[in-house]
Amino acid sequence: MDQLFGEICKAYELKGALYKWTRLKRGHINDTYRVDLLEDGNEKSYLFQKVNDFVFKKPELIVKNVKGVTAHIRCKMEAMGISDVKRNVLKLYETNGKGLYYTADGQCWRVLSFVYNATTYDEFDLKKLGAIGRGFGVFLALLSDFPCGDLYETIPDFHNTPKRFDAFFKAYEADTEGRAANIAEDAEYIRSVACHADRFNKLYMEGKLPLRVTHNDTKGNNIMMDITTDEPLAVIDLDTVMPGFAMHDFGDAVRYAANTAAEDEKDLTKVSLDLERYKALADGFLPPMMGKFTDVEIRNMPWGVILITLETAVRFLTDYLQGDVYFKTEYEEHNLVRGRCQLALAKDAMKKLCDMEKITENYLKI
Ligand code: GN1
Ligand code: MG
Repeated sequence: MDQLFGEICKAYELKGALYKWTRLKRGHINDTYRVDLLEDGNEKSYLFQKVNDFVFKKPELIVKNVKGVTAHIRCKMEAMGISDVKRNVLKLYETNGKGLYYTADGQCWRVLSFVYNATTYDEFDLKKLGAIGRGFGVFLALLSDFPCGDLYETIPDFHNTPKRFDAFFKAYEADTEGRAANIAEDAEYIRSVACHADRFNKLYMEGKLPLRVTHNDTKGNNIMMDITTDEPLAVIDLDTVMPGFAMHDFGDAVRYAANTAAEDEKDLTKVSLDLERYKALADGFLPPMMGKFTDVEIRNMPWGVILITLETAVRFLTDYLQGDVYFKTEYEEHNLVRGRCQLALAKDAMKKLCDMEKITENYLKI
């Protein structure tokens, strides 16, 4: 690694000598490292990230999207007089006018700014939930006037839920790894809820829902938080920023952070959707969106929770059926465990649809 990181430092003309690096446990897709350089006794840190080119077939499209949206956010924050813009929006470094660096053996790397005195969390108290919600809500609001059509689809049909269901059923039929029999009951349940999968596409086709600039991966650990104040800082992991539905972003934030258990909890009795946490997230997320997003979008937020949770379950189980080729796994049945956990959460969210709707409608009255 030392040699490779030295090569990347040189390519990006980063000042100082490579001093130390640590691999960060972040995300199921890319590999991320904190790299520290030393110049005249001063330490400066960067994020080096190896882009997963199995998942992102055209990494250069990510660069175009990220440059566009970060410039838009930066410009707005400067106009609003926000003092510490650097900590509130990521910077993508360039080498020879390009955002990516390819090694001789074809690995794709990029360098991003490091946010000091900040961290990400995987577990959240109510205060942190509010902060996370606000961070994402403000992000969507700031991008609400960014032209959707200027963005590329870095992963086509990423949150096209009916297509994700179809892909699951195909993988189930094909059963290339001989694993389908293990999930017969899960597949039956998925079949029973498949009728809901095209809810948003239908509303969109009827002209009742707009496409927005969305993040598409709003897990609570995709936002940097100030260590001292717990205030939300830069939203990170911008690879999947592209046109989408606002409800998916809200829903994914709830899916991850309002679950009473981890995303990959094996004991399904521990898995449930905590309505108090839902409310704390909504309290942060929805107010910045008011006036910019439609009533139909706000009313459909609870459905966003259900659909993104079902979709995530289906994606994990599809990967399980296909031999774990997409998500990084830590053990043999990891995707199966994740998929079942998400199904359990979706079931609970469906039971609590009316409760979620009641909480959500209050924001329309303000
Ligand atoms: C992946 O890499 P990470 O953890 O940020 C995935 C998301 C899933 C998530 C589930 C590009 O995100 O869509 O919701 O895992 N990202 C991609 O934890 O597929
Ligand atoms: Mg991600």
